[in-house]
Amino acid sequence: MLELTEYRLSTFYNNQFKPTINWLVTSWIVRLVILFYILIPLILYQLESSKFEIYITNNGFSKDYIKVHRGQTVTWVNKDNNMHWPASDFHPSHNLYPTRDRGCIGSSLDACVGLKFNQRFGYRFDSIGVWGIHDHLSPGFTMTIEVLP
Ligand SMILES: [Cu+2]
Repeated sequence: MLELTEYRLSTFYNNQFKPTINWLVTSWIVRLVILFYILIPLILYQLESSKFEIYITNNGFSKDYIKVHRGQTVTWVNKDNNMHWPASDFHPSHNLYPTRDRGCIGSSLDACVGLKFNQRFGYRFDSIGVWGIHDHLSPGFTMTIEVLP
């Protein structure tokens, strides 16, 4: 396919006009710039962000255990028609996670509300450690997040 395209292009070039070396070099540079500075970072960003997205369904959390680095954000998305409420262990105190600044029950790692379908809760992890999470509305649904330095 690529060869055919190249062949057609070269036939076109030979019959219609003769591109200068400068034009060819510039067009390849433009392609490489687009590839390295736009497409590759975009793909890496997509991979990186999807890694820290956790779905909640009627079977529980989509991941049991994930590792993140300090400062990274994990996002929970409710993909169920029933409401789900991700929060720090332990149920019902929610006080395992040490940050309390804007928490509603025991720590700041708490959605503080039942998430409706497609509603999201993002949380930036600044405390290193191993943190248990549960669904406050279905406490049998659990997962663990390990925060590395
Ligand atoms: Cu709870």
